[in-house]
Amino acid sequence: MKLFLHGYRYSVYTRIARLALAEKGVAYAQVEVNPFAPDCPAEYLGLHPFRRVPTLVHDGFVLYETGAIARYVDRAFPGPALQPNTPAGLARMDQIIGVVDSYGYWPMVRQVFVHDVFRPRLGGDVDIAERDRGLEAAGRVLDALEALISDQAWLAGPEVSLADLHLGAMAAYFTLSPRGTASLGARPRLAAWWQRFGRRPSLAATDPGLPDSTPPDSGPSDAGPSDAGPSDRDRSSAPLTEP
Ligand SMILES: N[C@@H](CCC(=O)N[C@@H](CS)C(=O)NCC(=O)O)C(=O)O
Repeated sequence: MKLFLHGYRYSVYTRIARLALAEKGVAYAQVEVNPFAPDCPAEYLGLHPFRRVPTLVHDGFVLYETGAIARYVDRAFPGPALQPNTPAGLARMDQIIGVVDSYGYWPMVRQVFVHDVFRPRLGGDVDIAERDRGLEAAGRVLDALEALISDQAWLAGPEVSLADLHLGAMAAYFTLSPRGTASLGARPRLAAWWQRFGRRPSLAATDPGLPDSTPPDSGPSDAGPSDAGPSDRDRSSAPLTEP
């Protein structure tokens, strides 16, 4: 069996796919590709016409879109089921994933994490107003999730599901911001969930870390794809890009 996950180290969506593979205990090879890089290989565009990551290739079967990848991984491999087995449980999981992807990713990751953690670390342009707009929008998303999530251990029921993986990958970045931690911590059910999910071995196993910090004058720092030169840890994914 040949299983490859093409993805970008700091990508949230790549991490969701990696979380699904880790929860199932599936071995795979990672292929590092930065979709934002001008020299993104033409072969990769042959796999993913929209130039996003991740893409899974399983014995020649090519699959992009994280939701499809995670469901495929759950169905194709043995290991604990990552989807509830009731219509209502499945619907709730799908609804939470929809909310997180459609309304949560941008404010939690691209506005709060990027402007409160990632760019400050790399010496990139920080927009405080953008961060604060993100905090406000993320608050609305977290309020909605606080009302939606199950009163059992995990977001969609008694077992970990794909909903936990989608929100978990984003919460991992969001809570690197002290403001993000405070926002999530102010929602008691989500805070209790994060206490549990934050201890999952799969989360530690897929942690991309943060890029080494770069002095502000060491490279271009516009809002575009290439904010800084590669560090030792990032040579394979140069130029360094936001998640
Ligand atoms: N709908 C896609 C979204 C994936 C996505 O947006 N990935 C980001 C990285 S987290 C990406 O590839 N961005 C490249 C770009 O925006 O040009 C999925 O579910 O896989």
